[in-house]
Amino acid sequence: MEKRISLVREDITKMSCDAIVNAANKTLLGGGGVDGAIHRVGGKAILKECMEIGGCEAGEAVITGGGKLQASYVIHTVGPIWRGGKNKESELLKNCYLNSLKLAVKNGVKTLAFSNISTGVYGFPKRKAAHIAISTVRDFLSTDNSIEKIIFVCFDEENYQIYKEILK
Ligand code: AR6
Repeated sequence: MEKRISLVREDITKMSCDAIVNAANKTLLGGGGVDGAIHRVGGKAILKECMEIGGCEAGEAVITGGGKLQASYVIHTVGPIWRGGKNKESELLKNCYLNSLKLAVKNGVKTLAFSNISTGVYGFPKRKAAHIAISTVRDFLSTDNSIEKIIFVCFDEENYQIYKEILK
């Protein structure tokens, strides 16, 4: 495993790193899954900032403070909804990881935790999503020296096993 990449099976709201990456939707107003958990634990300050930002397109990312979370920031990225694979889903998912990484660097984030974007309600096949996530992060780290640690945070056992296998 690349020295700066690690893997945990955890609730991302418990992570104490500089920033965590949320799998949001275009409205940025919260929802279920990891998004719901982050807003629930992080509190109203995050929602207020999201409302001021006003929304986000698929593949893009925005940043807010971490509210009551241990993390200083939340990077909200909007994953693609899986519609069979011929609607730029892979390209958009790659952009989610890339734009989150760029935003992290811009904000001086050294330690960053990613959730498994699009692999819940949005239905992106988990193995395919994991390959995109890992290769995008690896490529990025090969040209970046500022990020010290990337943690892939899996919540479900299936994603955890897939990541473990690809990262070994
Ligand atoms: N910590 C880490 N990962 C989690 C947690 C948690 N607390 N809870 C769930 N996951 P999803 P999406 C994992 O559905 O597919 C929301 O309603 C989960 O196991 O949260 O991108 C938004 O508002 C899964 O692997 O996000 C959007 O409307 C992963 O998070 C929509 O869902 C992503 O599942 C976005 O769908």
